[in-house]
Amino acid sequence: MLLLMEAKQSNLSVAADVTTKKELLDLADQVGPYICLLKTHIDIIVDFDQDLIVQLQALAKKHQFMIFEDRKFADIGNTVKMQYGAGVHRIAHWSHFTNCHIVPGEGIIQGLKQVGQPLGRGLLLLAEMSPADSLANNPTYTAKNVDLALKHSDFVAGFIASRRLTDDHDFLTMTPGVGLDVTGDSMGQRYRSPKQILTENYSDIIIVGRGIYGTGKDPVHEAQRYQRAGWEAYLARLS
Ligand code: 5FU
Repeated sequence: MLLLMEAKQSNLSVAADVTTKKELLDLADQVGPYICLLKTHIDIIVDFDQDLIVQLQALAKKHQFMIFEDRKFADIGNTVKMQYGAGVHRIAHWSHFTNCHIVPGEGIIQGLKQVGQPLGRGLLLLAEMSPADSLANNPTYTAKNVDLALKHSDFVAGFIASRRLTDDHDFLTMTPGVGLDVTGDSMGQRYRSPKQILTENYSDIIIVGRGIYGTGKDPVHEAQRYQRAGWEAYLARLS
């Protein structure tokens, strides 16, 4: 991921929250040159089929981006193993990254690891969430995520968090809730700027959804704008 970010000068991930196969493929093709990571919610696609995965993988190769299925697993180890590796979506077979809550305890990581590690996948722990009132934004809970990440650093690749949480290992920090124009939505989402997230809080990757393809927006223009803003803020942090 770090090599890809450097090569493309991008630490932008687009949250592709669209509901049809065509919309997802069109968006991935449009923003592909400007992103390092495409984030999906594959269960919102109404006409999902395996051909979507084949075409998504072809676009990932064409534009050189990785894929992150934002599945937010939250069950016991034995159940998430099946949800991750099997079912309709077979997430482990195509998604480089996925994520989970640690609410069920360490077993969720153990279960996902059994499936994902042999495939070379990486897990992100949801150590914080973007809405201000999220129960995940509790210092004890967030610290427990860091402890478990360190214990399973052979599979945990990083965190979803608003800021860098530890220097003890080379984890990636990915941050959703990013906006250059607005500060939130009507359901608790909070937006901060790339500068706040990357330069001031030492995150690595910004995750942007509606800021790029919301009503009246040109996704290519906005992806270029967020790529620039993200990369400048990242370089400012490194210097
Ligand atoms: F873990 C999280 C979180 O804390 N906040 C989020 O917003 C994930 N997200 C995802 O990022 C959410 O599910 C959307 O897919 C995306 C943000 O989209 P937006 O349109 O930029 O608000």
